[in-house]
Amino acid sequence: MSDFFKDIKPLSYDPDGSDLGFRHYNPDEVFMGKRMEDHLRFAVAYWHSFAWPGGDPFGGQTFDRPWFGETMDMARLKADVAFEMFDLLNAPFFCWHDADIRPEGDTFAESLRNFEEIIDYLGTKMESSKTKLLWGTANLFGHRRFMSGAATNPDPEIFAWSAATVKACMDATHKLDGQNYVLWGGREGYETLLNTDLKRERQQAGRFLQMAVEYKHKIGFKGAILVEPKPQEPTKHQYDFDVATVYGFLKEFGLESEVQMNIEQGHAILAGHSFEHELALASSLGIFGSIDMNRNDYQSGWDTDQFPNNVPEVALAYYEVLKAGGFTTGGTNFDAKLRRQSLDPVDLVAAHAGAMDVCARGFKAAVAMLEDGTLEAMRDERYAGWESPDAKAMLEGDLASIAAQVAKDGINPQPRSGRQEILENIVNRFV
Ligand code: XLS
Ligand code: NI
Ligand code: NI
Repeated sequence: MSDFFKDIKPLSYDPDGSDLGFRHYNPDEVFMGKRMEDHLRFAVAYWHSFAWPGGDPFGGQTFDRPWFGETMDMARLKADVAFEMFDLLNAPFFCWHDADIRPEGDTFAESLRNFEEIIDYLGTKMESSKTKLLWGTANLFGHRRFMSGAATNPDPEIFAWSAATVKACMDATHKLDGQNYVLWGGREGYETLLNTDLKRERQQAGRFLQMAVEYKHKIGFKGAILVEPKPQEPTKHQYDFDVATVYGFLKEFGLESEVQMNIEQGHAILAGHSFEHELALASSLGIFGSIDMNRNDYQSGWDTDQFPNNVPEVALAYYEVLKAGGFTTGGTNFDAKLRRQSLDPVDLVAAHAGAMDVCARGFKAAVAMLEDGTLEAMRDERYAGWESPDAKAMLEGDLASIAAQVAKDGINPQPRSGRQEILENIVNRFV
């Protein structure tokens, strides 16, 4: 036991009780035949909570954590503290990048040794904790070797290093019984077209993803492979821009039934969409997988990775998640960091507790909207015309046969109201 969290007690559902308890998140409450914990599947992100020093573009480290330092002892202490927090929060899942959990070595072999040792350490910790691995991923963006890309790098040596790293991370995720493996291509994009061969880089990225899928089958990993779209940042343009772009890419490389989406709220906004747009689109394409539940500041215009605090927005997101059938291997990962002035251990716990409560409130509203059924009934009614045999037959016909029918019927079709305000009023009864 470290004494990092000192006298902070484990959190429980306590609707009108202590400051840190959950007001709305009640893991055992059943909705639509399933416990709330099993619907929401919360995960803590190792990187923001335990590896991020609190810097911004104008200043460095603000957090003073006893485990900051590139040694194995520090990495083990970090894991101890992480699992203490998972226990305090009763968190069902966590997520990591290789670079979050192990010190970087001088060689690939040394980094790998460090990594494998820490994976075994995490495995031991998981044996005495309820917290499971939602996903593992490789950090192919932080180190300077990745500055010109990982899979899309102009230098084949970096492609090779990246492939070897993904292999190690997939092995480790499999070993810890992770539910998914994520690929986020932070450096898979460009800074200037003047030095970039788009066609070549696209081919490299496609082959790289195929290799990851092939390796998953080779080792018998049963989890899902997830790609996390983002339009830009750190690169000026990132290739996996949004769900629609990634779908086209998957189709091109024959991966659309092998790969699903990990959709992040803040990335959706950066791409000029809403979160619910990305969720609904992924669902309609059959590639919905998991979510990163972290928002941007709407004034800042970049990926500020803040904990969710807007119940109506979260409600619309979970409405789409529920309509997609809910999570299977996926979950709600808080890819969110504290503000750099939030120095204290209690800030870390309170941030997660508040986020879990915001999600619980949004989720309950989403369930109520779905069970009420008015929204879905109104949508169905809008398309009811397509249920008629004539309408269905029209899609089997051709332009000439349709034109003949229009001439014969002599009907002058009238537009109908889309009822947007009424629908929005209905949502507001629930949130
Ligand atoms: C960065 C991404 C990253 C991924 C995992 O914007 O959200 O944190 O979730 O590499
Ligand atoms: Ni992000
Ligand atoms: Ni993310």
